[in-house]
Amino acid sequence: MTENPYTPFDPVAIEQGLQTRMLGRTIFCFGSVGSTNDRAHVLAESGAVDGTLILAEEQTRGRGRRGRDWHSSPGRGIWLSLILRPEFPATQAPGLSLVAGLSLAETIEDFAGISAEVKWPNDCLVNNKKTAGILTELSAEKQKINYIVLGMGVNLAHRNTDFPPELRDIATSVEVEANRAIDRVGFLQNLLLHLEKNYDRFSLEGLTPLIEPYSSRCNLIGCQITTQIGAKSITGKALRIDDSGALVIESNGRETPLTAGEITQIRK
Ligand code: BT5
Repeated sequence: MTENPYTPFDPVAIEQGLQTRMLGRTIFCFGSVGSTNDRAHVLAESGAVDGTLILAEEQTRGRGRRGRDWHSSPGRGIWLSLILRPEFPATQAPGLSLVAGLSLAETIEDFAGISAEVKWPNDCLVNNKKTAGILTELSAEKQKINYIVLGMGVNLAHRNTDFPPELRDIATSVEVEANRAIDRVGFLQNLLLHLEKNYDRFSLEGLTPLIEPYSSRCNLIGCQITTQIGAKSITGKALRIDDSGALVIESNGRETPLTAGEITQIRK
């Protein structure tokens, strides 16, 4: 691990210059936590308001999907969770991962000036390496959403050697790719603004207006991909993202919409 004399997050500094209406208007900053998503669930259950932001310098048990770990070293990244209390039904919630992925890519482009890609459904890549990940968790009864915890992890100021050896070939950070220092607070403020704009549109109109900007950054479109559906493995050509956020693939002359899953192999 390289030395890292970072400036800790300060809620007052974040609020200054924050241009959002709702996201991040209430902020909790922690030093070290297990997982910001776990903290967010506790706060949401005790009534935290819509848009509450939970940030940590370090996570000791940062979570990915399906029980996987998320490496979250101190002061290098942006490890955040947002509590959302939307009006839309629970069936619309899966689209939020795409909204978050698009917002991350737009922020990397806008704030760091480098191009970014989304890997359906929930990764953000730069130069084919993972720069950010998204973990959306839902509390709902029938179709009524109580709250959503939207977790996002951004590798911002890591050098390659700050990642554990097993991640060095597949992970990267915004600073490595931009080849310059990036202001963490400025990046966070920009991310919240992009996210709020896209989230407001998504809440009113669904995914339809966001499909084009998402698809134009999606590294899978036009590729041969392999995915698992239950015990079955399917290989096909990724054609498009449909209005529900599903990845439509063509396999043996038939179109199949994938609603979730892991894309294991990609060939151009
Ligand atoms: C994700 O899972 O990509 C979701 C990551 C969400 C992290 C945020 S941080 C704030 C909030 N609080 C949490 O506890 N979580 C959220 P998945 O698609 O399952 O990817 C996990 C895989 O990515 C791991 O198995 C590793 O291979 C790889 N990985 C782990 N840490 C990484 C990192 N920092 N950068 C790039 N890749 C990483």
